[in-house]
Amino acid sequence: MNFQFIPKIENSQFFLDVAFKAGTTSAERARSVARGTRMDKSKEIELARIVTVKKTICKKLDGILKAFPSFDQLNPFYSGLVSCYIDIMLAKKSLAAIAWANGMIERVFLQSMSRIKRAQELPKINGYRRALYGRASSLLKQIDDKLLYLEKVRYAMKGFPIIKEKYFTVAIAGFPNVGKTTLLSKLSGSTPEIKEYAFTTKSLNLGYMEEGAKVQLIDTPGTLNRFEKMNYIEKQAYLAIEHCAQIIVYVFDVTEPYPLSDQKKLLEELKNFGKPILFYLSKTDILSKEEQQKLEMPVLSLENLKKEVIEKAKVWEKEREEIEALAKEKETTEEKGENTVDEEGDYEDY
Ligand SMILES: Nc1nc2c(ncn2[C@@H]2O[C@H](COP(=O)(O)OP(=O)(O)OP(=O)(O)O)[C@@H](O)[C@H]2O)c(=O)[nH]1
Ligand SMILES: [Mg+2]
Repeated sequence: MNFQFIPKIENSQFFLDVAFKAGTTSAERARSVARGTRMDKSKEIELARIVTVKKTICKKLDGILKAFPSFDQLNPFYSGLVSCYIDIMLAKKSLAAIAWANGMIERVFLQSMSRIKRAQELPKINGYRRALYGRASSLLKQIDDKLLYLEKVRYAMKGFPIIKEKYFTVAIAGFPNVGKTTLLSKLSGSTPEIKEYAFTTKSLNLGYMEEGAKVQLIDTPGTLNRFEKMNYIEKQAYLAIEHCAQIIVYVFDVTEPYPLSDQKKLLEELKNFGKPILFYLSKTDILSKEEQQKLEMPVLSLENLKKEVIEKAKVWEKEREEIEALAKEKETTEEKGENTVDEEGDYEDY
């Protein structure tokens, strides 16, 4: 899913300025071609003006309504991510308010149109047009706070990672500062931000490997072993592990920016996701053999980790292809109107 293209949500004054300007252009165009009495001309000009104003505003509001995904239909990963940053109820209410304003503007426009058509006196025509401008402005001003909130929502969603669902996905997990991002860059060749202090990674970093299989690596923010009071940064890591990853690479660091016993406890918690876990020991370049053995667990070297990930990705890709082929076969059978009934009309036994 890709939320990068939701257009910027402007405030009500911006919409009004654009609409009124477009209205003036339409009115001038109508003035140059209008025929008949002064009354006919005036009606023609003002109708052209308000049609454009209404169309411009409603098109903008419609655009906002269409640009946002349905919050109820997001997949669990994005839905979880959205709730880390956004008050979903408020976002839904804001969209509902936009839809309401859109409908109201349509209604007041129709009223004004019919009044202008029926007007008997010249000054009344301008009066009705001004009244419409006033009502449209006040309706839009009423949703200004909603527009402002939706702009915040858009801005947050724009930063969401674009997860490729067709890629075998690996979540790199572990305590803060253990070397997860460094591992991502070693595996994928990408250059994300790496700093000496903990909690450098505030959102999900993505990297890719395409050697023999397509692999998507998600470098998750460092998490502490505190499931009850996770902050929104840590929650993202869990969402990626739970909903996106096929396997987890757990990074240990025996230089202990955090105690090894805590790192092992976190690993035990991650096992609850029921996903295969590969172990990697970081910073071996600055550790003696004895120091490395402090972990008392078998770990994979960078090279073997890479090989293991690619092997697992190949198996997963093959399974995926088989499942897709099965689905296609079923689709073709259904299209041809075939079923599993044999010639005698009985269903075959399986
Ligand atoms: N010598 C050495 N330093 C490393 C290695 N891996 C990471 N570091 C250093 O450890 C620090 C933290 O590395 P990161 O890769 O940012 O760690 P992280 O787990 O992503 O940290 P958070 O994003 O804060 O959770 C940085 O100063 C790195 O340069 C390694 O293999 N060898
Ligand atoms: Mg990091």
